[in-house]
Amino acid sequence: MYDDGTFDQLAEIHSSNFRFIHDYPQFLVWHRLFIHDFETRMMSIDSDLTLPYWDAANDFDAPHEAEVFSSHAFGGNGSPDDNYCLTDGFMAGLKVNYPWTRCVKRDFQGPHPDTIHSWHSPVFITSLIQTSSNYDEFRQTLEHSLHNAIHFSIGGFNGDFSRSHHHSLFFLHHANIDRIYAKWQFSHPHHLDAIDGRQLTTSGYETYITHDYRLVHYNVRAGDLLRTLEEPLCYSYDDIISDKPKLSNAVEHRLRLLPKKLLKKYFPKFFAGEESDMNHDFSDMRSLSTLSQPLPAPLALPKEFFERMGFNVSRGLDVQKRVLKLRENSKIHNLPQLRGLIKIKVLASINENQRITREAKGPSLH
Ligand SMILES: [Cu+2]
Repeated sequence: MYDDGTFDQLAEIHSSNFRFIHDYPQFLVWHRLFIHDFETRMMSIDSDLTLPYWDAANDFDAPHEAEVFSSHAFGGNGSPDDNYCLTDGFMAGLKVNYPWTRCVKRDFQGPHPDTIHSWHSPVFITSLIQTSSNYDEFRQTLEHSLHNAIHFSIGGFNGDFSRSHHHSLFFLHHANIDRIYAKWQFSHPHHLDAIDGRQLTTSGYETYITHDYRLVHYNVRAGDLLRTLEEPLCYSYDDIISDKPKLSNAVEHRLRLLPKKLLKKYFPKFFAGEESDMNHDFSDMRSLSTLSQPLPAPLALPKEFFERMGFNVSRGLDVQKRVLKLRENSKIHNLPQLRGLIKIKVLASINENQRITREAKGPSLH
């Protein structure tokens, strides 16, 4: 797909519509369709392929150690001595041609060379899902927290992950953002068809988004992209709707023991005693082992990032403040240790995490 120009085509679609599809409500539905477009192209080569997701929050405490950055996968940091081009992994030496011919670059942002600052944890994502009651509030927080933090801390100012359509990892990252969005949608009956907020149009004015709003470039109704199980999408995720049994979850068990006041504020569904019918994002023992220490502060994106991306700076910085407050207040690390748990090895995530394509694909979009 690199050789036949598919990645360049997709990069052009993403880049030329950039200001309409980020920092505005169509962000979630547009990228949902964009990665579906990618998946459809992939399936036209081999119909057994589906797009995997990268459960990035699970790697929150030391992202540079994530399996995806190993040399048998997407490779690690770019080399500062060689223009930040990738030197290992299957993308090393790869050339892309849009908007000009060059290598693919990364510039990790972390406290030491070749490290990445911690980003948002699975506990944060779970709280975000439980506390967001309207679409655009949820979209803003997800976009300007985990989503942007990943782009920025991998791409940096010298790499190109910030506008990262050339990276196949982009699609795994966005499949994960889409999965978190789908989890939010399934977490409350009112969320499934919800879409709201003020959207910038190509005519330059803002309009209130509705189901009838047509997405830039694709010209598909926003309302037709809300239900992933229906045409034209027809997919789900292995931890949302699948035959997989819900795992008994030690992290969930511990969170439910939080003081009532904190539960009510940050995990209202646990406070209400609701049983969860899908697996939480912290369905991995790694989250549990991190609970006994203070959660590391997630990367606060610098003002310069929002300026360079052309985003609304004060809105972006507001989200940063809300996110940091959540961490300070949740005091999750003060919980007593539970006995009897053994730490298990972290499972490699790429082969584990799969989107499930439910049935034959709907009519092609092209
Ligand atoms: Cu994007």
